[in-house]
Amino acid sequence: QPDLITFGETMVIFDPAGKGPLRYVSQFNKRFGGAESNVAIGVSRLGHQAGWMSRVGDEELGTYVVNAIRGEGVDTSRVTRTSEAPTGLYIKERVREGSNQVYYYREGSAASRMSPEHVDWDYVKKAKVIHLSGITPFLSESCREMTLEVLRYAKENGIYVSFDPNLRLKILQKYPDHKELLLQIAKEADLFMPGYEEAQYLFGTDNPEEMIERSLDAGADQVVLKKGAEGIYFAEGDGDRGFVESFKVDKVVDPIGAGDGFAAGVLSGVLEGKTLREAVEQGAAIGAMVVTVEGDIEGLPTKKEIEAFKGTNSDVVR
Ligand code: KDG
Repeated sequence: QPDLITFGETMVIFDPAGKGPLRYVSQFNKRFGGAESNVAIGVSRLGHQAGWMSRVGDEELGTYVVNAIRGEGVDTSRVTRTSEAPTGLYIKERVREGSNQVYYYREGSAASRMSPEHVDWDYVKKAKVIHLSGITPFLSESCREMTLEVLRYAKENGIYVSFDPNLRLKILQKYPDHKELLLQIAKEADLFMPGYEEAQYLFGTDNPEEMIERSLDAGADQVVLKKGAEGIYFAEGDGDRGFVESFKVDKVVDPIGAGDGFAAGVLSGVLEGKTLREAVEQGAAIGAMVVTVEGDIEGLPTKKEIEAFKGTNSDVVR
């Protein structure tokens, strides 16, 4: 039985072998990624039981995604399959080093057909942490219903809820009420983890302190505000608050997935009973490690690898 459960869509990624506009790219690496399963994999790599609930198509790519995530030690026993819709895809465009564009092929996908009836509530009930993203509620009306029911169920059963808004403007724009909905989830969550630009968008201010206050006022108990390479602000309504500096990395190879790695570090810290500051420090190390490797999940570390990363500046670990 997983300690942490996430809900969301994982897509097959076609990742260009070279840089530049897609029209000139002829070779791709096949990978997979989804904010929620990335978090589950990160948590599992740190030695905890994690589960991912989703739907995939009843086709080869659905099998690929489920096998790959299961292979990373995540419980996929509650993933359902449908022959009525395909597994979602996205194609990356490596515009230049460290900067990517993403094109989605996910409209009407199998995961967008998730609804409350696909949730195994007894399974959810036994979790210690539920991690929600701001992507899932905007995949479809039934996904929105599912997210809100999971949130309500978790609150009723005293389960800790973490929420990363994961703003994906390409899918949000169809929903004129998206800000209200995101803020409503943030309000009910125990932990709200926006990025700086996301908080800018949601609260309309450039001031980190104000973003933190606005999040706490909105009702979140703990807030973690990620400001990329600079660092992370954190606050607990009636407890500690402060700032943790980001780790320096020589070269950002692929920034996608850093936020998910960060969340995995923080949530593992929560499962381990760490203070919020310690949890954020663990998240910061992981976020930095993920950006130095291609792919969403490839750079997610074990505990031992985090220690090695923190303890050495050398290129070779012996
Ligand atoms: O956080 C990484 C994800 O953004 C990516 O791999 C795919 O979940 C995804 C999304 O919806 O963009």
